[in-house]
Amino acid sequence: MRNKPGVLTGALTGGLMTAALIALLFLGDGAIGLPFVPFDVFDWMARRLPGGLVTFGIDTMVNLLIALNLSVSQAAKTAEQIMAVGMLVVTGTGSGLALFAAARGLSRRAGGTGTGLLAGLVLGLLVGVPGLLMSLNVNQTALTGPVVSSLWIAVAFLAWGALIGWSYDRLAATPLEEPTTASPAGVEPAHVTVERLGRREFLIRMGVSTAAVTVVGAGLAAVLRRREEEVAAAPEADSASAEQALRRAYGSDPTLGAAALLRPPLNPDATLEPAPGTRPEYTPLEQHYRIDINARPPRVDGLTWRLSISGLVASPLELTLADLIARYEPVHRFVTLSCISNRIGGDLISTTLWTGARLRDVLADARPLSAANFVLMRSADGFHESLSLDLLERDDRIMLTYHWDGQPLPEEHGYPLRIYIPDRYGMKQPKWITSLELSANDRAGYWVERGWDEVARVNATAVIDTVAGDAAFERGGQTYVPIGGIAYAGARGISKVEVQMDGGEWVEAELRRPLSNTTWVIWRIDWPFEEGAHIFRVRCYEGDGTPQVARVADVRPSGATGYHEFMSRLDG
Ligand SMILES: Nc1nc2c(c(=O)[nH]1)N[C@H]1C(S)=C(S)[C@@H](COP(=O)(O)O)O[C@H]1N2
Ligand SMILES: [Mo]
Repeated sequence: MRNKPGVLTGALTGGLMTAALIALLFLGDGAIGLPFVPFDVFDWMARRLPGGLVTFGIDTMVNLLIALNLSVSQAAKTAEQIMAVGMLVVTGTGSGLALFAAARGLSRRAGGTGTGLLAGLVLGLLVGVPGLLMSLNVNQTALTGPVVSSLWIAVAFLAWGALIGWSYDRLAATPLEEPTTASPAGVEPAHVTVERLGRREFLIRMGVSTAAVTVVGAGLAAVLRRREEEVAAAPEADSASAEQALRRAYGSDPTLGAAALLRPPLNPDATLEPAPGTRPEYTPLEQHYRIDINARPPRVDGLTWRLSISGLVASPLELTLADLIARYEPVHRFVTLSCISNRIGGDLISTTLWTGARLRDVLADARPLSAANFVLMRSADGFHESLSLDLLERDDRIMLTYHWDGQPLPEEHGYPLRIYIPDRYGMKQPKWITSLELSANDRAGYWVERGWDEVARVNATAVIDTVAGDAAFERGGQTYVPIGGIAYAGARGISKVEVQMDGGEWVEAELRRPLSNTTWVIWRIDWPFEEGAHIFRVRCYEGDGTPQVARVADVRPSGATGYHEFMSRLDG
């Protein structure tokens, strides 16, 4: 007579309840900084799954973004966040399906016996407990303590499971048809008829309620979050007050040097005009690429933050941000940073002005013991890397960086402190640094443990940004098309760039004087116009004449190599 609710209804129920759950978690996060479990689970997986698998996942995502014609550097984090939420939706939908299947099997007697509710509580535990543990393990963004956070997650997931289970019971106890159409006995009292909605009616009401919770919760959270961003502008506020305090105390202003360097024109001695369409020589701060293992940057309070320097040192140190800014001579340097995952011609490479204290100066105050060989660097997000004291000995440009673009580091770029190591890919240069430990022995870095190159020295690369057919011009009866782009070889400089069309001769391009010897170099060549579709290629030579590696290599494990190609159709 009464069919038990089917598994597809279970999937629907699970999906709807999960949407509402996500909205509530989002609201808790936006309102009082409770943990947002989907991001934590994603971050946990990014850390714990095998490196090869994670790389495969990132590769697939990047391929998809490129296929969709989206900027990888701008869209990757959003894509990750969507995946994180999507994972919970899929889990929730599957959970609903599984619960209905299980409850159908379990309930001997037909009707609302509470089997569903019980199964729902079990489901809440099965999904909630791992979520809770992962969140406790990796969360760096919650403002609430572990007890409150745990209670919140436990209650949210138990309620979620219970509601799915309760829905099963309700559906199981409900006639398939609307009660008004056929009540076999015809004697059911009116109030029961009202309570016992038809299945369809129940599902509609559930859909409407969950949709309402989802929309209102998510909307409210979004509003709260925007307001928080506007009011706080947190890192700047923290750091600005730290700097004010310190300026009062020491009368120094480390941003002054940066302000002078950033006064336009930025690169006054450069004479070569970039070809129209070449990327900006200096990356606008908000367009600097961002890569890290966090769905959201870890929250670090700049006023209570300390850099701890310990291990094999005679004088362990605990430095405040103000100490770092005031006690050590500030150094300013234009730097191009590239991710080892940047593909040939990719956009995971950017340039800005870095300001900080020489690591050598800071370490000197801790007085490293002679047994020390390495600096083990640890970060607020669990990321870690190491730096050999040999390298530090050879390169005094290695810098504990607290400013970018003359301002405190943006949250997502490592506030309050990151390191600069010339000639290395980003993976060797931790953001959100919390401690430096001097050690006799090395420890493999976060990405090194996951199969990436131990040294991660930047490969020389050259990129064509533009073949500017629109900007073609005439000189001496010949039409020329400006072609331009960048070349970069870490801290080794660029001595020559060459361009080739359709496999012909390599022709030398002109180089623009770079912002510094640790940034990319903008090049340009005015190419004699030839109508038709062409393939242009570019290659560069390092400062000492070493040619760029021509062999095509994928990004993993040591960074991409090979020449960049650019297809262009030129019309008369
Ligand atoms: N703490 C921490 N530091 C980190 C990372 C990270 O995930 N966590 N990612 C590294 C990688 S792989 C790169 S490419 C650079 C990127 O720096 P950016 O996001 O400021 O451009 O940060 C590096 N430092
Ligand atoms: Mo990276």
